[in-house]
Amino acid sequence: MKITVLSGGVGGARFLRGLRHHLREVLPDGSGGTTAEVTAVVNTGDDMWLNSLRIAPDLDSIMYTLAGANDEVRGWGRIGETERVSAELNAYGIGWPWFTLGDLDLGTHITRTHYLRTGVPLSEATARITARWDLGVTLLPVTDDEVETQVVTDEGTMHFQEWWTRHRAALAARRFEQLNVGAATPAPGVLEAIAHADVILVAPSNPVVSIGTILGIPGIRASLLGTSARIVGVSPIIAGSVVRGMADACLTAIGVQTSAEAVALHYGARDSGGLLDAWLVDETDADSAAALSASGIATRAVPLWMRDLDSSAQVAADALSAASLPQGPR
Ligand code: FO1
Repeated sequence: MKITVLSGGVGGARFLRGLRHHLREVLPDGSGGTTAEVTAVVNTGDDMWLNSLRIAPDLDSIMYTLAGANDEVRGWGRIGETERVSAELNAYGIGWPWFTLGDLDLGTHITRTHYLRTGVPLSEATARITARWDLGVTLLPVTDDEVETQVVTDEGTMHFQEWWTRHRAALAARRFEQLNVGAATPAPGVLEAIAHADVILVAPSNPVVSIGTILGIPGIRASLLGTSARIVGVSPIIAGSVVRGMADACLTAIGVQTSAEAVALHYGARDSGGLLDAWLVDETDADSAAALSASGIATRAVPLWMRDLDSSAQVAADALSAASLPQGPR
């Protein structure tokens, strides 16, 4: 069984960990793994050059989480991290004092930068870096091209990471732009992962700057419309609030209400040219299921809080079973 997951960072990482756990239980390979093949197509719009190092937050959040090396409390970076080098960088006055590069994390950035500087594309660099850990999931950047997210605000245009970590998304975003997106192409393996999937899952990631960036890469939307796989999304909004992060600030910027229903309608029903065949909302949003199903997005209300591995695995199980929901009215 081939499963392809469109994913951003923290929410997507937890979802992928739950999916892997569920598949190891229902499709065991006899040695603790799963016979299912899971490929994550990962957002790279958060990526940036800092101190001449290439930072790839969403790829790293997923890698560290699946490796069991992530800082569960902080939500990003490595567990047991130290910041001695970061203090030195600050003392020398380089970099961003509001964006901490931990000592262990720097190991990843230096390795990635080494590969990139020697002509290795991001997708191959990611394959080499993730090979160190037994992730059980293939991570693919959505593109090898640099498509950094810029945020246009009344105080000026800045990299997404400055808006997100320095300003905590408090500056009203007028719009988001992806640098060079028109010239970008899907990374090797991405279109195949979409075309050959049995099921495609849209993780509960930021619908604008994570899933939106993935969808904005030329060729991706067409391949999603054309695949025979059913496409099931998981709402990142529960009872009108973001689960974590600041997706509400992003949704407001594009004129979308912060609700499970509004996000589904924003993604659109695949049979009317949108993304989704099916959608999971939390039980507190069950009242939106009928209208969404009538619009062609077969919707099911289930518990969506991913508090631990078992609840994350149950969300993944519900997403997979939603793939076999009867198609909404054509
Ligand atoms: N987030 C913060 O709020 N503060 C930081 O100092 C910070 C550093 C950082 C370093 C590497 C990395 O991969 C992620 C980091 N993040 C930090 C999180 C990052 O902003 C998020 O993971 C996503 O890019 C936003 O979804």
